[in-house]
Amino acid sequence: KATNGSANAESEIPAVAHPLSQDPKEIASNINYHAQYSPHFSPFKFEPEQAYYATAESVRDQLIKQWNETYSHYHKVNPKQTYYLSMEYLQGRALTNAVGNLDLRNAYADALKQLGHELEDVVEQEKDAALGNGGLGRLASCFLDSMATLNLPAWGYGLRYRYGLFKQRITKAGQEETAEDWLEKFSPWEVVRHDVVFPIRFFGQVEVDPSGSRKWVGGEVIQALAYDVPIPGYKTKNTNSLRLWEAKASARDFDLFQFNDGQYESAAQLHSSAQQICAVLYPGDATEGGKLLRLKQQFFLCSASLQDIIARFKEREDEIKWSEFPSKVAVQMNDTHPTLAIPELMRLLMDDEALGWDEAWDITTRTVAYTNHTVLPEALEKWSQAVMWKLLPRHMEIITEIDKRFITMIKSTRPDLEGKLPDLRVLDNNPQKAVVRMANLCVVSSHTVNGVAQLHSDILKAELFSDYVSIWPTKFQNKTNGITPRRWLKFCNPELSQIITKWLKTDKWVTNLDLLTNLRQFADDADLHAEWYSAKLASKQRLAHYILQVTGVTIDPSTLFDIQVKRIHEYKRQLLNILGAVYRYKKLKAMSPEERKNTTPRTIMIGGKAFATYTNAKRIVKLVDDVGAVVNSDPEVNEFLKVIFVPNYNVSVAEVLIPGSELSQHISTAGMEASGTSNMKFALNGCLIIGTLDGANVEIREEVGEENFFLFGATADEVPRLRKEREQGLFKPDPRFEEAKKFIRSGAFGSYDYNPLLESLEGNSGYGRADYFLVGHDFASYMDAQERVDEAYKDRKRWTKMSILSTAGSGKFSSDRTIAQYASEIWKIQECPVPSA
Ligand code: NBG
Repeated sequence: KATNGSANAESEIPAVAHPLSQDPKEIASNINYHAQYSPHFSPFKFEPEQAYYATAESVRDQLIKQWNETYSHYHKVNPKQTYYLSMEYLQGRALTNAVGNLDLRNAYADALKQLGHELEDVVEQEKDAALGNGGLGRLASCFLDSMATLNLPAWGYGLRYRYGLFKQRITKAGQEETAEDWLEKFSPWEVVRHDVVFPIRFFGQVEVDPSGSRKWVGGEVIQALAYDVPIPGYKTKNTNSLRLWEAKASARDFDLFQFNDGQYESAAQLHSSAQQICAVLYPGDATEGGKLLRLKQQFFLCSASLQDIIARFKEREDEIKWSEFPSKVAVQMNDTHPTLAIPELMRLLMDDEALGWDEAWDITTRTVAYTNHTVLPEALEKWSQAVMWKLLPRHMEIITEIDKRFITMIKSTRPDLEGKLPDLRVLDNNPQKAVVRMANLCVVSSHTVNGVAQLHSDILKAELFSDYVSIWPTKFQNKTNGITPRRWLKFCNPELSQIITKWLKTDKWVTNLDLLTNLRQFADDADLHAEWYSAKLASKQRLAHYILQVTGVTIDPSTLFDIQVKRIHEYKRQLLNILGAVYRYKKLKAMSPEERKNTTPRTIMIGGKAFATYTNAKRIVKLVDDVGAVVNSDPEVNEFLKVIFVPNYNVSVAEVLIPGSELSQHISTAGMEASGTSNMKFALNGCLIIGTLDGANVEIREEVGEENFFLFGATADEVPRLRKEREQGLFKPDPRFEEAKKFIRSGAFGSYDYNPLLESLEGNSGYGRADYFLVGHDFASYMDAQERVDEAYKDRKRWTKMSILSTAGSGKFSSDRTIAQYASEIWKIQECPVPSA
């Protein structure tokens, strides 16, 4: 019988002396020990790579002690715990974060010096754990950091993908994807729990026994095996877990007879089926097979996690009272990907634990909560009912029953909404494409639904979920996203952090980010200005060095560093950015050398990955790179303008880019970016934002002050009218917009066919309407805002003051604040600090 790996009194391991101290000498000897006695390489080799693995193992020794203590403390206290279910985590590198949170950075740096290495070089050896794709995954990772730092009893659950988000290479053809092999050697940060294994069933059928109870049987059964990653809090003993499931078939499933008979593939059929589940994040879903695989992944995560949660609940209760379950367990579904947690919890309670529908429903709905991260229709998941009946027949019975009961409830309590039932129901029974609407299932079943920034939550309530709001007025909340100030300021920008600590006369801002407001009183101080400026310059130099390394292009740290990094998507409007750059280039070309000297020299950097099958996004990547190739090698202007496509954007690249940024672009069509979180990271690092009134930009502007934010563009409530006018041919383009497009069409940037991209701004955008994202409409005000940027940058004093005020106004965007709100307003959990020995 599977357990979830907690110790019971009889079988406890006797305590051993912990080998570590904070003394660099002892640390060095521990690193040395690992290099010799936990070997992964040929003996006598101790280059940065070997040093990295040995150091990571030494740090892990430090973590394991407090990690185990955390587990046993939670086990003893048995508090209510949060379980964060997410298909994505963008953990990035762990070493800097771990030694930083343990407050052992200097000790490890010293120790490595004694062994002939620099910590800076050693940390560069680590591969990013990129088990996510963008903001949603990085948010989950920031949340884990805050939960541990706030001493909250919480676990993250995810999948252990063999290959993370693809590696991006830029070639003459544009973006190329290759598999990102983060486990190529191994990850020193994960611990396999061989005793934590759960069976996960797929396909099969429902059997009814004479008593009428239903059971799901047959089909294929794959094992879920737990890998735990330690999540240390900042300067606290609490070390939580990120439990990643790996899919495995067992030896029993290997047909030795078939194998010896030469039928190699069918002999190991279940093994290969298991391997597919955790092979990659977001396998292409254009084919039926791809869709089925994604659904399998989602169910695999939900079923393994819930079995684990239930096992833990049972272990910790002397006498099982199921009605107590919601006072011990809070399950948070990160977007709709883990929606199957709902029918799976219902199934486990009813079929395995023999509870009735009403009791199971009451428990489930008091346990689960749902965060919505997007209003884009194509991102709201819908699964084919036919596929679901095949893969998860028992769950489809349960979903059908949830749908039926919802209809009954509406008919009896809200007859006024009957006409809207076709849209509100969980099932969409359209005979052409009968689907399950996952977002509807989440809203109907969750006790709380939240958006991720105020504007986004307002839009959810007013539009997407407005009828549900009238049914359950108190179910909907806002939880504005946040970022961890440890990774995103303290560790990635040590120069600026030291200045902040010096001027605030405390480093308490690291866990109480609101203290940054105290910087406001020094916003005009000439000494602070000098220090601030030189810290920024140091980060810009580091960034310039990095760009030279990865692109071969030299950029000048005295120019304005202007950055837009995020997934490439039409709604995020990298196209607006590059069209602006093209216009700037054209204008520079037309100027006399004297006139050019009066402009503000800029380095525009754009980075991000385009989903492999998203053609227009890939065209945008190609356009940026082509514009860069021409501009950067044009001796007439390249002193005043450079355009760089930053390849393979990921967490550790962000850690170099963000500290070195002065302006960053968050320019989505208003109403479409749910929150954005890189905007918060940039603002925190003293970077000014040019942006629309979208997502969390709205709140950032409120906090930093409108005079410190370059605003442009239509507002969310103007967008529908503008789209209509655009369709009716009422839109009059700005001449600058026309000029930029014409310049690209002239072949100035090469012969690649950009017409489809440019036509999306004119003819049919593929969304059924011309320029759906209103690049044309917003172009004029965007260019005007860019002129204001150029002017402001000419006045160093003014710019530095704006930069200081930007950092000073970023306190609200700590994920500690966000998580504290989730804990008290949604999860109802309390801190559970591990006592110091
Ligand atoms: C993304 C939004 C971002 C938001 C992050 C985190 C999805 C589905 N949504 O605006 O696009 O910041 O979620 O909430 O990835």
